[in-house]
Amino acid sequence: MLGDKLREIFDKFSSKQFLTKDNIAEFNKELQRTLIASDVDIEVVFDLSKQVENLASEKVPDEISPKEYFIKKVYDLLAEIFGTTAEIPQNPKRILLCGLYGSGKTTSAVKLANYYSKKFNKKVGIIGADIYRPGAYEQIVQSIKKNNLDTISYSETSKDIGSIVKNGLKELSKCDLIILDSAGRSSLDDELKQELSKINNLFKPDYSFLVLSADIGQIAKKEVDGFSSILDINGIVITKMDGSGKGGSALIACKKTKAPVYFIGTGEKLEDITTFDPVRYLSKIMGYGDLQELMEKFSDLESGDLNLKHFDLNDFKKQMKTLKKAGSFTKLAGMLGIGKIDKNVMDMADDKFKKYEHILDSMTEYERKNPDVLKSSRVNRIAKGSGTYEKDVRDLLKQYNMMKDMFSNAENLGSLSEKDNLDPKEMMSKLGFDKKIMKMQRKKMKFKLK
Ligand SMILES: Nc1nc2c(ncn2[C@@H]2O[C@H](COP(=O)(O)OP(=O)(O)OP(=O)(O)O)[C@@H](O)[C@H]2O)c(=O)[nH]1
Ligand SMILES: [Mg+2]
Repeated sequence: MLGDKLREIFDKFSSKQFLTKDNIAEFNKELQRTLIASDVDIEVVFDLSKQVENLASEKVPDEISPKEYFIKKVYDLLAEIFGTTAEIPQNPKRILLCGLYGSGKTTSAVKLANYYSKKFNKKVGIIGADIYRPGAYEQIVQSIKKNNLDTISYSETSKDIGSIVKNGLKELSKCDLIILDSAGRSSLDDELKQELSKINNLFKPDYSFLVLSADIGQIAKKEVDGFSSILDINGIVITKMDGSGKGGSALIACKKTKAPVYFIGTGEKLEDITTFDPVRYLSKIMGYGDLQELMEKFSDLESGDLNLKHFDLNDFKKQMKTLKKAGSFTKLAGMLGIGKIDKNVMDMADDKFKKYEHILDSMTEYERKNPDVLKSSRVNRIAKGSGTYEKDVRDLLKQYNMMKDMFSNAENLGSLSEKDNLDPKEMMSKLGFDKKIMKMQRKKMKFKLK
């Protein structure tokens, strides 16, 4: 598999004592070979090689060794060729799913219904518009029933696709989101083209997702282009990422189209669907342990990129680290109007930071990215794993929420590095704190430091 091979060459490279031109050239050659053997488009491979070659002449920041710098940069380049993280549409009204035979349309229709219902609290309806395969609609009905979903569905035994779409829209008009599952074909022939055009005209989807099976590899690009000649394909779902060695090349091929890969299917079950994030994907297939630490080192260096709109526990962790430096902490205390802090308080705060670090390290990446899932059983596990009490974990979550609230008012704020130079009062007013809230905040902070 691509991930294993990549890890092998990264490991081999890591074991080298120094970063030399020869080492880089050897690494680059092996990287090329691995990617080509995994069905990655040759042009993409050569392009990447050029960029890797150029890394040799980049200036390395003092805080990091040249070898670490090189590995991290190659990793970034790799993640980039896999695609970019696209923001998932949160309020789609009508999603049309299309694709060839067996690509996973029907399975994905139900998975997506469940995803939108759970994640965004949407009432979802599915129109079964496969008029050819007997049992196609029954597959939807059974899956909804088996999984106890509150999704509703509509289809007809009539073979009139126009009537199914029109009546489906009427019957499901109370739904926030309607997903249409279309019929597959072995190829994009004229019949399918006509049928999809007709559906498109009547259904008027705001999103048309092409469902691709990972095993088509780099042909993915051709398929997206083909379907795009009939429909405005503005999203891609790649299924069967669990079973194919060609998933990587399918992803890379999609990068060359204008449609983002929103979701990947990783199994047959309802919950086997995830949003696509290239870095997470790469970490997962490579399972590259040391990389985590390396990434953290970099995130410290690059903490200016803090995402204030989606402030998660990873950002909180970064903030903790920044605050740990006494200078910044005093500054924050000043900003919150606490004034001078004596040494005891600082020591206590330090202990707390250490505790928090252990707690954050005991969470999974998924939990740090989605703090909302941290309910009691997870809190219990994390407390045990970090050698702390549940109360400590809850305290941390409270602190996190407080900071998140603070940052949610920070739309006009610049990057974190700029923030360091801000006058506390100016910062508070930029954060949108009026006097009353500042007073409350001060109280909370005092309380927390006790
Ligand atoms: N392992 C795995 N299997 C999947 C995934 N998605 C779908 N499948 C399986 O692939 C097969 C085909 O899936 P369907 O959802 O019926 O595909 P379809 O595109 O609706 O097929 P047609 O309607 O016949 O064109 C089924 O056996 C699914 O269980 C996935 O992400 N991983
Ligand atoms: Mg189907």
